[in-house]
Amino acid sequence: MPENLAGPADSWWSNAVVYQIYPRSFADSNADGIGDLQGVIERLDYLAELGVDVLWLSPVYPSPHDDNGYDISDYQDIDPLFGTLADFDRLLHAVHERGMKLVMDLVVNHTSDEHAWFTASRDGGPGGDKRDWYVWRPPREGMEPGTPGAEPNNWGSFFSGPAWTYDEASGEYYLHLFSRKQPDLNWDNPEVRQTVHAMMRWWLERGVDGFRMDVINLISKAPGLPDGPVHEGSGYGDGSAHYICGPRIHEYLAEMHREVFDGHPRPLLTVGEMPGVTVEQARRFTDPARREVDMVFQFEHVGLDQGPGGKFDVRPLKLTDLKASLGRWQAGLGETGWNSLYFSNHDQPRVVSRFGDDSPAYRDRSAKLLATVLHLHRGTPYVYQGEELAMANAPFASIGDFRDIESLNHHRDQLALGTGEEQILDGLRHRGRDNARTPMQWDATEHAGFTAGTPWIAVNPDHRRVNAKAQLADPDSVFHHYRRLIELRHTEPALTHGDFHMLHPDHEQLYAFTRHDRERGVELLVLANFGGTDLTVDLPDGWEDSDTLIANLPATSPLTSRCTLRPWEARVHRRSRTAD
Ligand code: TEU
Ligand code: CA
Repeated sequence: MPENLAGPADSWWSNAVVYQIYPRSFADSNADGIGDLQGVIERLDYLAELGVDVLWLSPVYPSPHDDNGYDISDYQDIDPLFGTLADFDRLLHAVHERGMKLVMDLVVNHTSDEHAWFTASRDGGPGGDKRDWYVWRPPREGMEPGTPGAEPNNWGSFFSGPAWTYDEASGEYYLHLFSRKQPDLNWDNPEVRQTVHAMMRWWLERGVDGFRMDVINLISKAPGLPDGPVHEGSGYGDGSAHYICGPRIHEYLAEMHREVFDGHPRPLLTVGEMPGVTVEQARRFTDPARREVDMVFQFEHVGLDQGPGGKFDVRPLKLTDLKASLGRWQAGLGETGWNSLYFSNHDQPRVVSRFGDDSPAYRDRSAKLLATVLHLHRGTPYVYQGEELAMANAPFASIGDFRDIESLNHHRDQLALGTGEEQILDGLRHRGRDNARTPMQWDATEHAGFTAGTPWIAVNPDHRRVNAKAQLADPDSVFHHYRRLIELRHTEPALTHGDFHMLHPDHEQLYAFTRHDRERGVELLVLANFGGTDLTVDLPDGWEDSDTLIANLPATSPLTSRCTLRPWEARVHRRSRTAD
């Protein structure tokens, strides 16, 4: 990043749109039921037609797949399930040939327990060469090692159960914030950091264009690893205050920037996934002058429909909460920082089912509305595979239909606590990550054109109606609406440069805001009716007869100072505005 940069809005990625590929579920080229790199290569023209600038590839490294590849056993190779390094090079070349860039998933808070670093750390015992590469601690004093409560502290893991696993051979526990097969690396060890930096440089030399950094704000743990307040439901402590944006996080990210990215000749993109990050912290992480990361994924807006019982405790979203949250992030990052804009990824339920209306009457319209609202915010929009088709949550009938370790562990532990099967399934159907992981729906044939074999997780039966082939042929489809929004990112500078002003923040059905690009004298007005009934709104002055930039329904009449929005209608208007 040049020193003289005016602000993040002047970076190359400020008008880029990123598309996330979850390779396991994208396209299978060899009929083993699992998506692969050759499958991605064969679908690149589809992505080029959509018009996205950057592809983010979820992990494709060798892995035992305890967490679908987010448990890596070798950072410098490709899992045979997905192909070879030669396939990867062909993919990268084909992506670049089409004018797109490729960003890798960097999962370095933890490795797999089958990574050679971890087996050496474990088997070398205390005092061994690599012991300090991971977080090993003796049992709690006075407790019988290996029994409940003997863990070094009370932290629970993200995937149920304690964050510690006992190693009988050495009499110590290792820390894992996620599954027991995902031991946390010890970032306080300089050798660990240097080795990770060297690995990142190796990928950049291969030609990749940046990294999406998995839970990167969890890498610095508070010294002493103190207990956290006990959570009633699980009985475990919430240790997040001691590992979310821990004491050395800024130091580690600045060092990584220096060691890996500074002076790199090609334009790169870095995005840090940061659960629990606050607006103030995110502004520091993304301030270009601090040279840490370009942007972050924050989680506030995807936690608003969650009850006190945790992520599977579902409650309806209040639109006023969503507006307050996203509006605060728009204002908070301001001119200094930069937002990542997303509703969907491989960890979240499908947005049309979650925040829209996936019934046949409003599915397409509400999906277009959600896309319009998101893409008109300030920041870099992310599209998750299938979102551009309005893919919806899956009709999981029983626990046997789920594959995700988080869902399976939750189900097991809740059953043991006496929660009823239907209640557990209800939470999983609404929130389970497998909703996002059913195969990409390419066409109406069996298994949706994803595989000629048996898919690793069932295809959503709605693929007969909802698929890429049908939508490519229909100029009015959700796909083409996304294509137009992405094109607008490239052609209308106000999307990148305009400031953000929320209108009617207390309205429970209307999402409305303006984007004013003072430099170019352009202002945009976004109006979105989040509901299945007509909505009459009074507009601010001066928007009568303004141009329509994009909409999800054909206009019936020019805009007037009082206008009626039809169910799930979204429209964007544009006018000149020089003076203030
Ligand atoms: O996710 C981290 C994260 O905090 C969550 O989205 C998490 O999946 C969820 O909240 C659990 O309730 C990242 C990856 O995106 C996810 O797929 C991995 O499972 C996780 O890290 C561990 O690598
Ligand atoms: Ca395959």
